[in-house]
Amino acid sequence: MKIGIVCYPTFGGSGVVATELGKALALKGHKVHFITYSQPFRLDYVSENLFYHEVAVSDYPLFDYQPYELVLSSKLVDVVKYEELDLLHVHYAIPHASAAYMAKQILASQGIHVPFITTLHGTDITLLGKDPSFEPVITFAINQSDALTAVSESLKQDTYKYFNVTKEIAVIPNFICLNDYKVNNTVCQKKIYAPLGEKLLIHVSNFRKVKRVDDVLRVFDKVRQKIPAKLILVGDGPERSNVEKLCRELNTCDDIRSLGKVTNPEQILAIADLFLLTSETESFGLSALEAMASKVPVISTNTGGLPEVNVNGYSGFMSNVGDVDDMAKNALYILEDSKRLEEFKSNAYQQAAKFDIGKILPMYEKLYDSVVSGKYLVIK
Ligand code: GMT
Repeated sequence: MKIGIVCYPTFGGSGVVATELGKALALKGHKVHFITYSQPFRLDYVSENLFYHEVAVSDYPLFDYQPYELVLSSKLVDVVKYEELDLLHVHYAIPHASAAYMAKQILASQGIHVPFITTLHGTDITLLGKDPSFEPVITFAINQSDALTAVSESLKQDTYKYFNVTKEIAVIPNFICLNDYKVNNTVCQKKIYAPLGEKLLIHVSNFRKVKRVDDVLRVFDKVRQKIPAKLILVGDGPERSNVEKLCRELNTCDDIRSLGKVTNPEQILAIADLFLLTSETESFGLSALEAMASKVPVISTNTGGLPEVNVNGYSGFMSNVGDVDDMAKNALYILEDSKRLEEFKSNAYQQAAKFDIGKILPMYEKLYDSVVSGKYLVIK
């Protein structure tokens, strides 16, 4: 099959999922065309089945805001037509679903039929999409999609709650490629960050308000008061300077290392003992799954789709949003007993294995087949 994938190429779970999906489809012999405004950062290998088309938005002085969505629609028309794509799969509704709809209509006027699938990832629904400045367009574009998927049951329910959606939403969970997480040489690397054998906690995110990174610092501070521990922060975003301020206030800076954006998080996750994810809302929590695939148990909030990923008391623990005392208590429970830590590590890995690409890819392929053959049942 010839598939066009649209996603955000920058750091972020939706772009990671879209890129890894495209790579896996290419390995299975499908021709995969990425249509994005820059090369997706995980699109890091060459394959005869992988193609990249840049959406280049030129800077015209009349525009205070460049019309990216129109340029994307035009590019989709061009690529579908000349590469004879069977299907478009857009990740993150804003503005990809409406751009795909526009392209589909233009192509239809030229006698070309191309269906499009929209995968909802989280903030396109729970934060941005329901905002009145987006809602009417998003509702329309979602309903016009030939098929809809959500990355968790929780996101599916949120979509029905916030939007007047008339279509069935298929839940296809996010995934990891378990083979990518078999990293060696961890003992040596761990000494760099925990020279005295301290326990190593880690947080990976885009440092937006919704991640409540302040809570990560507060949980770490409580843990550090009881046992020798270090914290690694991976990622970057608008809250980064506030986080630095708080670490000075808490006097924890000496025990915290900020690594910024990291392309291959599995290298650093491999040396960690515990992952912290304190988000206000999280429709799936791909970073938690990546940690678990690295045998790192997860202390998280119990919001959104996280209970579908992290199993309380097995792969880690979950607490209410903002309950840093409970999170610190659970972190210590895991870290203070080395036998228990090993058990949680092994459980985390077993839980992650349920989301291996080998299990999830066939779900997407089945959906593609049914949409392309026109047999997909769309009405709720
Ligand atoms: O957190 C964001 O706003 C980024 C967004 C993205 O584009 O990566 O994350 C969402 O999609 C991820 C991939 O499906 C999910 O794992 C995240 O849980 C989801 N973020 C939120 O719901 C806050």
